[in-house]
Amino acid sequence: MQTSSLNDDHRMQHYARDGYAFPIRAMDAGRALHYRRQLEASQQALGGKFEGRYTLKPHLLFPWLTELATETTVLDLAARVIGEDMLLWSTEFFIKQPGDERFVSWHVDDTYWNIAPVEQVTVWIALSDIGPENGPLRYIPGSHVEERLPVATDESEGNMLISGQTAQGVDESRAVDVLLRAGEVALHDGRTLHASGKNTGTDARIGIAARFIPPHVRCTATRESALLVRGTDRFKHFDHEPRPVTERDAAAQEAHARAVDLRMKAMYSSQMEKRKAKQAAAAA
Ligand SMILES: O=C(O)CCC(=O)C(=O)O
Repeated sequence: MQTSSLNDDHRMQHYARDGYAFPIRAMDAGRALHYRRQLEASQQALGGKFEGRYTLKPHLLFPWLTELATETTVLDLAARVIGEDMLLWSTEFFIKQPGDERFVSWHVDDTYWNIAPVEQVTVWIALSDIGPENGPLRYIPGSHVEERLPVATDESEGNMLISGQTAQGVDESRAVDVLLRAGEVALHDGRTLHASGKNTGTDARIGIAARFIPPHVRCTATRESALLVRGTDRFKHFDHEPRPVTERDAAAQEAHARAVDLRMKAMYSSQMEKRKAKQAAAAA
């Protein structure tokens, strides 16, 4: 598939029709490598991998990641979908080393997001070349406007999703592999079905999801925080987060811990309540 430019209008029409758009070049291979080296150094400093809370909102800890997620080309792309006033709501690492057996089950992001209206865009940034053997993202075209599939919970260890949410009855024959070169991105809507398999290739598969929302969006579960990255916030539905100054310094750790607590509460409090009610009913 041809890499398209930012101002390619037919690409945005495809986004509206399919619920995703790719491949779009956001930076050249040299710049992507520069970020990959910084990511690897940060990973090394943490013993070789990002685990647990480090996979959620890590841009609040690593200045290089805030810089990557707010590259002008990345923000210009997000602005095409949600407009010029913009909050960086989350970043997440999706890294699979060669031979990594982990996978991401079929899901839509919006299941546990608790935002209204559901106006949001994910810019999924590839920092390595991602071929069919590397466990690429896979999308189901048009699924963002289709009826929601029922969701079950897959608690197997290999599932990279914290929630383990798994959409039932996905017609995988419709799936499209998201093959990307380092420095290219894919955009997707929070209602688009997606998944990914294991990395059977010889290089790491490095993807970073940067999620943007316009300031008029509200979190319906609890008050949350986000980083204002372009324009103005006239609504103040989210507390504003600080950019990290040096990697994992005390202020960054504190801001990150607070932001992750709020995010986890917003996403999973209703799930936890349901689980508790079920346990109480079973015990009665
Ligand atoms: O990179 C992956 O395999 C999954 C990414 C994902 O679920 C997301 O960006 O929402």
